[in-house]
Amino acid sequence: MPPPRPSRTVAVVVPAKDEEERVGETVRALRGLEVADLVVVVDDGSTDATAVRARDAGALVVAHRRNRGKAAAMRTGARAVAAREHAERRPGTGPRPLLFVDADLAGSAARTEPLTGPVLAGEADMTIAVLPRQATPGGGRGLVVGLARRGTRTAVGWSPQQPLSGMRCLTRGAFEAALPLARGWGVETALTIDLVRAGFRVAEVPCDLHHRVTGTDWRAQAHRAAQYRDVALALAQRRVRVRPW
Ligand SMILES: Nc1nc2c(ncn2[C@@H]2O[C@H](COP(=O)(O)OP(=O)(O)O)[C@@H](O)[C@H]2O)c(=O)[nH]1
Ligand SMILES: [Mg+2]
Repeated sequence: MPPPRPSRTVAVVVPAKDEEERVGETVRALRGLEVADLVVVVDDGSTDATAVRARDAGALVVAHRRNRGKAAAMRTGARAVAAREHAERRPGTGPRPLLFVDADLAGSAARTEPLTGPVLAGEADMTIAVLPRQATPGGGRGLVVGLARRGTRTAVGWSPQQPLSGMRCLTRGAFEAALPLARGWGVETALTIDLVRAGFRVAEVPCDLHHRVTGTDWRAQAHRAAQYRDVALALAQRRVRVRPW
């Protein structure tokens, strides 16, 4: 049998927790992408109407009964894509690359397409979106970003501009090679380190995306603290030693 042709489309995976206000718009924008023919929303134990909004907007929704974190949601989404492909039987066509998109992008999710080009063309194994400066900068993020950036540089000798960016497109081969994923919010930093270390080609791509800016209230600070903890853990598990600030 001849080897399968590379896929010409991608499958989108959207991890979402309590995103009822934005997920519908995000899904509609993604469904408008010519290059995407499947949009999966992973509802990670939301307590609001995230699942209903996502389904109404045309996504395939898979749900965790309880909150399991972003990395687990990404894994579940990838499994759902594989199950769908198995049912579709796409003769002669290889598995779709995965495009991960955060649920809070709303309409700007329509501009994630630049991430897919280099992957579909076989020029990169993973692309990472570089976002423009956001309307109102969130509090405390710099500390986590700095840790992730220093950790990545120490590990692989390359400093990503936005190491925590969740908008990424990767081949299924790259995704499988990165399993098991680092838990929770360490997933992006670990993906980059593990893939570069394994010889995959990773590239940053500017994208005009806008997400909800996390502020400085207690909820936002708790989010930053959890992010910091998960990134630090992912680095420690990879034997990457960096100063903490
Ligand atoms: N699976 C999962 N996704 C989450 C969780 N919390 C937030 N998200 C999603 O992860 C993405 C990024 O979260 P966000 O709060 O925007 O983080 P920020 O961009 O770092 O400020 C969004 O799509 C959220 O819906 C969670 O507990 N589990
Ligand atoms: Mg966000």
